[in-house]
Amino acid sequence: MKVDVEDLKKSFQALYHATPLLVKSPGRINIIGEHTDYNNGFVMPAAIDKAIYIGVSKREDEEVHLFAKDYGQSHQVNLHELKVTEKGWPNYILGVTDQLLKRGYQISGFNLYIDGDVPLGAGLSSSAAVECATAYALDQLFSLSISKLDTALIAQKAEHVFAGVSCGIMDQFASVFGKKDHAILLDCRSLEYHYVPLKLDGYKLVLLNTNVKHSLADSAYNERRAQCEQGVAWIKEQHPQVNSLRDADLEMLDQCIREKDADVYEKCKFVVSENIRLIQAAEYLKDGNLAALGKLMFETHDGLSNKYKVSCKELDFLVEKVKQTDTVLGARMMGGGFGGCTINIVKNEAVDDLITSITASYSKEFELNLDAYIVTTASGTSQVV
Ligand code: GAF
Repeated sequence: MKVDVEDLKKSFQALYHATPLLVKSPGRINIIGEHTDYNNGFVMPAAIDKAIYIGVSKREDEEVHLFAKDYGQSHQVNLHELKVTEKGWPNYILGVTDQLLKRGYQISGFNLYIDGDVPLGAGLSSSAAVECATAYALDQLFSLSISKLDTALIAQKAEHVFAGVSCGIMDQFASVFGKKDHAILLDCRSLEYHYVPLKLDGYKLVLLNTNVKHSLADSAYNERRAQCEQGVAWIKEQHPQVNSLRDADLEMLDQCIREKDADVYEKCKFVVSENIRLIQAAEYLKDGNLAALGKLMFETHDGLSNKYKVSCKELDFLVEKVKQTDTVLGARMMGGGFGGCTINIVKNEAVDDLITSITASYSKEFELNLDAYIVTTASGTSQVV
């Protein structure tokens, strides 16, 4: 449900007896380039019109008081005794606060209220949006003058330390740097980027939410990252100039990994191929060739499912179903995997019928509800006035 800003302000006032400084930070989609960010490769995300809203006010003491509307829960802790909590949701906020302190930023106690319409656990980076919104809200509240890039880096580090996921930079970067009607072509090695117009004439972006998040998601993510690093270590024995899979080519994989470990080889091959696909996809998007872009998206899904092995039966089912139509140009699972959403490029006139029919077949197959979101792109983290 859309966030009612006036309602949020009233709830904040009632809870903390203060007027909030209010910011929002969007969730993201990713057109193509999956599991490439932590391999120093390329990604092509975009911020979407679903965001996390955070209200903050200063306190007279050194306490941090949090409230999450979605959970109907509060959490309180001393600013100098921050630690990971089993409640889950406060960790993203506490992790950012911890990073600010570690980097020497001058902050004191604060109240924080969180609301939002980014579906949780759907692979749309609600956690990155919380982190970026927190970093920006505290930056504004305490006049810290943090750059946009540092906001994203602080948010990423918070995820590593307080959520225990060794994520790349894509999600936080997209949330901070998003631009309406554009995707971001980001080089995760240099952090140079440019905006690519997302011209979808006659088509819409439709996300299909499996409503599952399999429990191995976080551990498998860290495992994949470790396998990629192992692959790089083997390549480096013969090619010392290679520091990440971004620097490797398919020949090097054949030469240095294939014989050693078939599984690591397949994973690395996916990453190297995905970078090649992304460069090609950016060209297609520039030329308005959505059909060719869509084909690459299907290829990416195939690789994520069969080589990188981060899909699941629910995601595969959705991609297979839309492949059989002639109204969906491309589709694939998105984000870390093991659940969450697929992203689909769907012909305008076909959107309603597609959602109706696939919702019915999905619930028949899995006895689960499917949620569908027609999304548009949006700008990045900002203050709400
Ligand atoms: C998750 C991570 F947070 C990103 O950094 C990225 O690796 C993505 O999975 C896979 O492309 O969203």
